[in-house]
Amino acid sequence: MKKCNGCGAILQTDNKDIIGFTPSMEKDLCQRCFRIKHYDDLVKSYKSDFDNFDILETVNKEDNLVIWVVDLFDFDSNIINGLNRHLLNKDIILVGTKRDLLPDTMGNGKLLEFVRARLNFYGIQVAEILFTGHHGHDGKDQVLKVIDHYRDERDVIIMGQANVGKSTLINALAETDITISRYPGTTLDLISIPMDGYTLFDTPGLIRVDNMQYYVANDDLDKVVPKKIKPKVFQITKDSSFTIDGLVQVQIEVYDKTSVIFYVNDQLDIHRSALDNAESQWERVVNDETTVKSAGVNKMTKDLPIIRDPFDIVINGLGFINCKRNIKAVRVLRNENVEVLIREAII
Ligand SMILES: Nc1nc2c(ncn2[C@@H]2O[C@H](COP(=O)(O)OP(=O)(O)OP(=O)(O)O)[C@@H](O)[C@H]2O)c(=O)[nH]1
Ligand SMILES: [Mg+2]
Repeated sequence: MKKCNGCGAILQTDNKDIIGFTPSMEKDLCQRCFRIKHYDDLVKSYKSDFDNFDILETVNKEDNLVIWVVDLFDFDSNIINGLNRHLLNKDIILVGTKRDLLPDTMGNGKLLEFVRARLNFYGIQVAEILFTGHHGHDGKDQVLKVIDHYRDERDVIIMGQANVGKSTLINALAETDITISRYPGTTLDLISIPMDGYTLFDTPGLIRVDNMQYYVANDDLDKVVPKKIKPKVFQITKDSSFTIDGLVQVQIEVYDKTSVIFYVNDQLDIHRSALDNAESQWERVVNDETTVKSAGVNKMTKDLPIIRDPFDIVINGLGFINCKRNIKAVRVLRNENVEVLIREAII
């Protein structure tokens, strides 16, 4: 049984439409990995045989040190409620990736405070919190050091939601060439990497259906998955509505003037109108063929519970909106399954 070096799928020459297909068993990469590497061509819906439950079960079979990887930009959608329980109380090291997507002006001390508060909120205990950026090149030495400290004869397994940067991190730690891509669902099976005295495992990312990326067509993902972000600031003087492409509409009622800052993919258009015109604005944007839309049914949230400012309106898989004073009410129209929440501001 030979596995693809890029995604971990078992190589096979029988069926082009099933994972692991290669025209020749001499090759070390499946056709899909070859195409991602050379043509940046990926079909997201390429289904792994592994599901979330299988991954957790596999991990729980052995006593491993778990590195739980989160994308700092999409923090809340990368955390699982009851994580310690799911992992049978294993030691967990939390690595926050893509530090470079957050502003440099935000210090690591402040970020650490934010992460600790969120973990506390979710009731999750971890042994260490580390940050990496620039594809793992920043922070990888610290990760290796912490692995050595906590490993204690055990193997090390890298886990987390799809697309958080697990394989990228491993490529930095172990100088491997595992396939990475901009889209979720790249790694398809366990990949074992021999390290000095232990094995490091890459895993297929867990897939969440409350994440916007799950409902966006392959061709549109590039515009949706957060990458280099330029914050967009809007001054608000009256109740307003913001429609982000044809994906979501954020309705904001205010007591007095304020400003909000959108942190979403730069390629998405943000249309604004007075709240009174929210409906016609939405109709116009979703009827425009060129806008990005999500599959499924759109539904408005109830008024979200406002907390002490500054706070973020988080839309899983899409980004967040930083809000300051004077906000009276917030509602979000989005695919009914996509999680929207309010949290203490990250920035
Ligand atoms: N800006 C930035 N992007 C990163 C960083 N690390 C990873 N990425 C990007 O995140 C995307 C996903 O990376 P992968 O390593 O394929 O993610 P994964 O967690 O292995 O994904 P699955 O295999 O689908 O579970 C790629 O486009 C990476 O280039 C980082 O430190 N900074
Ligand atoms: Mg991967």
